[in-house]
Amino acid sequence: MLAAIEKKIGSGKRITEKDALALFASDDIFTLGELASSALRKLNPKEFVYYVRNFHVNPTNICVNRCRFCAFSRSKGEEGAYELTIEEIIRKLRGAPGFDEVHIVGGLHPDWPFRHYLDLLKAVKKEFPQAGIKAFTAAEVDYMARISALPLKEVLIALKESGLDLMPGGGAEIFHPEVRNSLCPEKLSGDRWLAVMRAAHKAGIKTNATMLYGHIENYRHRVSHLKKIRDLQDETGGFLAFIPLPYQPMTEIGGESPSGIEDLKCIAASRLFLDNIAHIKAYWVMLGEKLSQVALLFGADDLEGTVMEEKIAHMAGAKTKQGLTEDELRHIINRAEKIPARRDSFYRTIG
Ligand code: V47
Repeated sequence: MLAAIEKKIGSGKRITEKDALALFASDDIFTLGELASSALRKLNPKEFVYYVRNFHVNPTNICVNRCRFCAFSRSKGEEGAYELTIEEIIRKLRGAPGFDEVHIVGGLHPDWPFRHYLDLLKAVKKEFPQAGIKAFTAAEVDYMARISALPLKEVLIALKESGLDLMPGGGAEIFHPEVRNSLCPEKLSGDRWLAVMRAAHKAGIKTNATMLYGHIENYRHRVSHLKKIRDLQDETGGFLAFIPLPYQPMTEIGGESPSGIEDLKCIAASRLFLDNIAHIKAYWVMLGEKLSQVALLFGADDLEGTVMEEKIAHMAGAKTKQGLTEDELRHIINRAEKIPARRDSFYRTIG
């Protein structure tokens, strides 16, 4: 079966959903790695591995939703609930080592007005004009539209005018209702996630996309998720990177993380199916440093960043460090015999 897919890819044809299912079902991970690496070489002939010096900030873990895979969120007043003021966030960033990007995502706070998010962006941009701001998942932007009673387009334009440069890909989980209704019934639907991203792309805001895998979904659900992302990318071209997020299991759902083999398959299948998205990120925080190196032989060309203060994965059991220095990240890439390339939020190389 892989031979037929190999032939198809070799002749420059796009693979189908049926082919993607066969990739996930295959145990021949060596061929998967070779196919994905050669697909990557066509997109990234210099074979750079990108990273960004960034800082992850989560303004609050108070959230009106209770997604069953999320160990980060709390209800208001619950033990462990927190909310940072804008001044506290600025102080935190002032104390951080040099960064080229700030990544901001948090819970859907029951009391914060839309203006609060705009004020946060303005304050960060004013203090750190050199840094790109990658902020707010589609779930948060949808929530802002609901609390402000404004159309999505207006919300997005206001965010952009306040300093938003691009949006992260979180909140996508698995779009298929068979999974989503059980995993996160209160969260925005898969179609709404896609509608928010379409509106962002049309408003000139680039975004990423993710898929949270390895919990209760099957390969069919993964492929249907990837197809919706590929279709939207054909329409808008607005996705910069795709990030498969391996499930971290210290949550209400429990279970185990996907195996390293599943992780590599997911990276390779994503690289091969999403022929229209330039970058696949191996998110070292969730994959681990060593498997992230191997993922660079399976089609990934970006390790995300220094991150510095990761909470979402760690509260769900991730055993990695909460952040890496730039030297450590470069070392990981060098040891995988690849060329590290420091980038900005838009994949322009720096230095
Ligand atoms: O939205 C939550 C996921 C996301 C768990 O776009 C979990 O550049 C695994 O989206 N196991 C946040 N995943 C992380 C994220 C991200 C990270 C780095 C870079 C970018 C980018 C995006 O993590 C959430 C959710 O989809 N998540 N809980 C869990 N237990």
